[in-house]
Amino acid sequence: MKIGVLCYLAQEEKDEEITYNVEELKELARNIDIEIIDHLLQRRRPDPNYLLGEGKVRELKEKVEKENIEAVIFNLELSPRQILRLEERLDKVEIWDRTQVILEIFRRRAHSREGKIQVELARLTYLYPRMMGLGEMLSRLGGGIGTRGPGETKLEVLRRSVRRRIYHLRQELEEIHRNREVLRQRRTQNAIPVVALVGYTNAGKSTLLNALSLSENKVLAEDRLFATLDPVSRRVRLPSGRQVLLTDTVGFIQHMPAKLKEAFKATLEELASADLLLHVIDLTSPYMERQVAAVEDILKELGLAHRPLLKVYNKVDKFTGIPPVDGLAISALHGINLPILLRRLEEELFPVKEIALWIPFTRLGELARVRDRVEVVKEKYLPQGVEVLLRGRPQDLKLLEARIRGE
Ligand SMILES: Nc1nc2c(ncn2[C@@H]2O[C@H](COP(=O)(O)OP(=O)(O)OP(=O)(O)O)[C@@H](O)[C@H]2O)c(=O)[nH]1
Ligand SMILES: [Mg+2]
Repeated sequence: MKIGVLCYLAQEEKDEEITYNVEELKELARNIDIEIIDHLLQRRRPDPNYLLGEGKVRELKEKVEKENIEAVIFNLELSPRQILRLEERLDKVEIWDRTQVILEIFRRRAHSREGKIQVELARLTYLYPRMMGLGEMLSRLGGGIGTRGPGETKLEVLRRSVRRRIYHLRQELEEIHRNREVLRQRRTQNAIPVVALVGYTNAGKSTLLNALSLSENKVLAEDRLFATLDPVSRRVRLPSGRQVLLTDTVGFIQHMPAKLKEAFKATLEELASADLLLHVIDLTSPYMERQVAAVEDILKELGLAHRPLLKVYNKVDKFTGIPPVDGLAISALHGINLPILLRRLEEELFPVKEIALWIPFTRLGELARVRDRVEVVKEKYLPQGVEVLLRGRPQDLKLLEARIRGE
């Protein structure tokens, strides 16, 4: 672990919000092995040179020297000029901003081809405009006004190669998504309902996926931010025996860096094809409401605000108060209330409609075809066929009726 200091520039936010942001930034830093031991708070307007005012820069420098600080992290995005200036003043200290920290966490967590491309794309698109700024500055330092500095031509070459790489990555990503779209369409034809887990990072989405899944092939769930980057799906069996597909994707965070959102857009947009969203909330977080609001904001941005959604308040095993009543309190880790959750999922996905139907033996195969979706409540064998009482989604029952009539 490196030792770090946090520089927080408050703009309009209230004290409570600052406390949360500072705590969260410390946690983010820990995820890239920087232990924040102290923080500076500045409430004035950001300074163009250092972001911090001169007084704070001096205070920071003193602290850095006295306490052997190895890294300084800013809550706001730094311009290249600010980074250079700060590096000059605080030599041998790593300078980070929040966006870079999050990008670095993502870089460390990316495993799949797609994840890696998305992260690299986010990093390069974040870097690219910054390189422009850098070029301008180098030429100003190197060559006087109006002339080309020595730094600039090299930078132009570098910039061009970054541009090419960005183009290439975008192409590759599109290809991956085209393939996935094909798979998704095939799945839609099979009509297995899809439930998508959404929620703040570290809320327990992957733990819930593991707890509910039929598969022994467990996904990674651990106490760190953005443990999951790659979307995964697992089959889950509902109480009636019907199956659904449960999907887990990247967790959300407030003030998600814009470039990262852009790079993960396609992954996030897949949430739109889910039949139901399952919003997993960490009941034990002192900042639960803020986290819920952040998730709801992102869902709104993605145009998913009005999709069917079920809230679950997770980690109830560690909670002593009274959980909110607009969702189900569960513990993914200890299996508390999971049978109830499965029943709720069933009710949501398969609003119960019952119909009585007479099926000739010759058409019984049609019933078998929808057995994973339609439940047989009662059956009575007659000489020519079976009289059944069926329960299922209205659309599945209608389809079955039509098929039995031979349509
Ligand atoms: N006490 C308790 N801990 C839980 C529960 N569910 C999950 N956790 C813990 O919370 C931490 C995060 O769990 P994950 O399942 O990785 O969370 P996630 O939402 O998938 O997080 P990201 O992938 O980072 O977005 C892990 O240390 C889990 O063991 C629970 O019901 N009770
Ligand atoms: Mg996860």
